[in-house]
Amino acid sequence: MKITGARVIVCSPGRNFTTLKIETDQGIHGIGDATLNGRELAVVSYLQDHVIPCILGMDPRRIEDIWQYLYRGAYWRGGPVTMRAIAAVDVALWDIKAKLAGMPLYDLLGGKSRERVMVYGHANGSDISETVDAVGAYIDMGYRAIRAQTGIPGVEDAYGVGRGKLQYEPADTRLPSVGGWDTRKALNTVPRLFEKLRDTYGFEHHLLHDGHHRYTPQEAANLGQMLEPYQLFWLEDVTPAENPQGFELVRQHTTTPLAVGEIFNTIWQARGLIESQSIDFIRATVVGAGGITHLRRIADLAALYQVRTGCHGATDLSPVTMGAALHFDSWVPNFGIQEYMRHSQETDAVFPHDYRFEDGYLICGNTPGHGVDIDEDLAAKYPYDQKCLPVARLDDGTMWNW
Ligand code: CS2
Ligand code: MG
Repeated sequence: MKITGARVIVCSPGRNFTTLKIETDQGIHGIGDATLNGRELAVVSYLQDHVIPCILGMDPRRIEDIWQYLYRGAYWRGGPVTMRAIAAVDVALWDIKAKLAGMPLYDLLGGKSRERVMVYGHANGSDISETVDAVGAYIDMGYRAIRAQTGIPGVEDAYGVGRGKLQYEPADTRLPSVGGWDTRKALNTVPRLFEKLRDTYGFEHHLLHDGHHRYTPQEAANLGQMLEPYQLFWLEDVTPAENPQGFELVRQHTTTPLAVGEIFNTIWQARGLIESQSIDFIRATVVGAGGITHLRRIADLAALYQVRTGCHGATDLSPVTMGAALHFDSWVPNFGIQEYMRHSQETDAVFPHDYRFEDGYLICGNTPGHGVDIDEDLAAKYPYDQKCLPVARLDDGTMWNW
């Protein structure tokens, strides 16, 4: 069996997506997501100029060997561009192999460990009372787990607050817009949000919060302590992970569960955090961390330390990643939760898929492969539309982590 063709499809049905389609001499094709929000064209070039010429003619069933070829063979290992390109090839090849076997991907991975996958949605508002209402709307939709973010008085465009209360889409300007940040003000606001949420809705639902890399380890520990009475499911990216010892410090001071890893590309970035038992959930996902082949290695390492998965699932990860992630989540023994920001109707139409939302869970379909395809004619109607993620500055102009 041979790979006879591979092409990159870029489309923007409301936001940009980069998709790789691999064709074979047996008439079976596979689809992989390569979207890197705000840096899409770098991955397009990496695939078109450097990856596709190498894989033409290879046997698509040799997924492991092709993964190693692209990872070791690049010499320049890791990084978001390389690893997204490898992920796109890997997911497309698993799609092909599962179609060839006539199995849904979860069966090829070892079979289902659960019937349905618990997801969390994103509630946000410009102030605490708007966020409380948005959480109520998610509860009404049947969600069992909800991430809550609020605007912070005195902070312009705080992270996670969107134009609509049920969605937020940060990459919406051609060049980066400038948001603000003030840690003191955030530390005064975020615990009050969760106090209000528990007073209003009780303790039945799982609540999550994303610190989006903004706090120092000491500030993060302080936030974790203040949130303890509200029993969060997790506190995410509370401090930057470049320094894993920062998480050890946070861990020593709070029992609030910690999640990290949506920007990780390899097991090497996750290893120290997992082995030191500084985290509870690993957020790496198929598109970010080298596809199914590499993500399952991360999950297996995490399982040794009772760390559970919590795959990134913002709207900049296409339905192809969501489909593949749901097969992974249905199989992986140490599953925790799956992030689920709903895609727009336009996006859903471009990427026909067989997963569905029911009662706070996503249920993955059972068509052979990962169950997601691309309608290329429809995709062609939505040309690339350059958009950047914002940046953040403190009040005095200092650049901060967005
Ligand atoms: C966020 C992401 O979903 C999350 O937890 O941190 O929305 C992140 O900001 C985007 O994926 C960036 O592209
Ligand atoms: Mg996040």
